[in-house]
Amino acid sequence: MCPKVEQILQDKLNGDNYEKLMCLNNPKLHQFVVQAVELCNPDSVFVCTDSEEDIAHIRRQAVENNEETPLAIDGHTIHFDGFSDQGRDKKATKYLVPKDIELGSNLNSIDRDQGFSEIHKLMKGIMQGRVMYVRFFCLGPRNSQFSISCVQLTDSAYVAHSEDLLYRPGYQQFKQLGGDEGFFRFLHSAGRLENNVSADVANRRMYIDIAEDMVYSVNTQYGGNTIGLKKLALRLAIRKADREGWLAEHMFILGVGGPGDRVTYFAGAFPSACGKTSTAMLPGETIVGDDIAYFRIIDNQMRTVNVESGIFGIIRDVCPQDDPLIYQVLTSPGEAIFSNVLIKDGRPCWLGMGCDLPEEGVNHSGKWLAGKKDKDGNEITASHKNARYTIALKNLANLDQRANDPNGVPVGGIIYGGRDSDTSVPVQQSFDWAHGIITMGASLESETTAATLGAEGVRAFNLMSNLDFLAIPLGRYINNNLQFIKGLENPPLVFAVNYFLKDADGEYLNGMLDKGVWMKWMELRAHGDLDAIDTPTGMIPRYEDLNKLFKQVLNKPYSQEQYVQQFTLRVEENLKKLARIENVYRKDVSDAPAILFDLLGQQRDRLEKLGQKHGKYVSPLVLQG
Ligand code: OXD
Ligand code: MN
Repeated sequence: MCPKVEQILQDKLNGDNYEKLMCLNNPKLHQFVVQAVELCNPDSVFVCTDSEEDIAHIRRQAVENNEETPLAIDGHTIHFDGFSDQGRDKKATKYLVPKDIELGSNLNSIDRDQGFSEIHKLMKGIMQGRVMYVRFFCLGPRNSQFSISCVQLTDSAYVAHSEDLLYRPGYQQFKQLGGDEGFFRFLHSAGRLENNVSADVANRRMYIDIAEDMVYSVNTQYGGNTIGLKKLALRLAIRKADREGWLAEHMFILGVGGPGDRVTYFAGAFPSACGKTSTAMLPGETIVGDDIAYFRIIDNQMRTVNVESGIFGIIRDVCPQDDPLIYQVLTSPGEAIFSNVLIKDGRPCWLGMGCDLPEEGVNHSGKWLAGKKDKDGNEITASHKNARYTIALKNLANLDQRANDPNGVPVGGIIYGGRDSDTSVPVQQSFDWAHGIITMGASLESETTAATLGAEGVRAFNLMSNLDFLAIPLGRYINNNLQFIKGLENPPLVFAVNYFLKDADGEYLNGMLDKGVWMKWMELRAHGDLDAIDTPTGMIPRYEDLNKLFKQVLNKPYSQEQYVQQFTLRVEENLKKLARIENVYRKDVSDAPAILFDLLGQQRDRLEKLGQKHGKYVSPLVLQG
């Protein structure tokens, strides 16, 4: 190591921190730390190993720095993000793109040199007076072909603490890496703070350097913008997967029990705040993961792992009736970080928690009284609609036994779902893999939610619910998905679900727990145990099967009238959706594969033919024949 580098490290890494870093014999890692120190100028650097002592230090620091405050229940803390720092900022998240790379106009990017100079200006000396925390993690199970080593540098103990709950420890793995350079790097600073929140959010930036597998995040605290290993790493992983021939997806993984001891695994892609976590936490089933999955073909099987080991979940409408398992965890002792909920007498309160909310307390706006308005005159809700909780999966009784299997779990089915009030039926199966990938995954639309900044409730195209995180051209990504199962004897089935279908009066047609029935139907379909009805958009359940399953799973009656209302094919709405999707691909996606237009065209023909014969709304009883 050159004397200057050595000197910088010795100056800033006091106590045993220097030793802890040097134990990892990796020049690229040392250089990363040195460059970050030179750029951000922290007062000192704390290197966190996998030891309980180091991790406890981070936890304490989060409280001492006033980033988190302990709550009444043992192990619970509250963290607030700034008033305008409550969701992923898509506009300020950009790829740094070298001149010779073309990502396509759908991806938000900036010339690499220009982006660098901007970020360097913003980060210059930004950690003065603070500690820089160095943390090591592993994406995916350790010691596995899925594993990706990561190092996070941050001046936020809250970010470092959150990652501890959300990811598998990686210091030991870094030891095994030796001088290997294949790891992801993340550098974050919350920037100047006022009342403990990022003050310069107007200069919030999340820049992803695709050439170097590295991410910069600055002037923000909200987890979706700062926890490097979450969606920022997903973007890097999508590029790595593209290079190496596997898939990185925005998907939960759930084990669903079938007859006897059978467990079938499903992976599902829904946009943020569309029921992904509550599906992964379905009572009676087992969770592997709730947000990000990697897929590989191993021994002629499609297999998947949870990239994470915790949940950064939305805490809205989480109540004992609809989400009993999550509710139980959030109201019992154990490590949990709440963010942007209302706090009253040391207790977290959130929208839709199943009881009356207090009229006052403290929330992301400071002291809060019911009726409080923001500067534009809009009412400030008691807790933010995108308020969150962060917990480790290991504390859950419903954690699947194979959640950390280095070879992952076999995939029985893939599910796509969105927030769709008027078009798709609650559950259907595609005719085959390509039909599912194109008409369900690549045609996914969803109404926008509070998980991202901007207007809510606007219907938006969201390719496989991964659009926000794509880091390669869209057509190329679709092709990778189409090709992925090539040669497999038994590729997984593909399904689409819609939990948000409404009637003409705007009332939801399904209860929150009905998804448990759809899951059991899919499980039985994955083993060929049930027949289904062919429709122009896919295969739907028969009434008699659902009637039995509603009784068995929810002990609820299910009338034929409900079935007809929910599964009536909305021909015109489906045709309109096809037209919208086709338009997106013709107008905005220059590398869309030809098969996409073929399959959309065939679906349109089938719908038109059916419409001519039976009208705009076709009952499933008519389709059953
Ligand atoms: C998330 C998101 O937090 O997708 O999972 O926004
Ligand atoms: Mn997500």
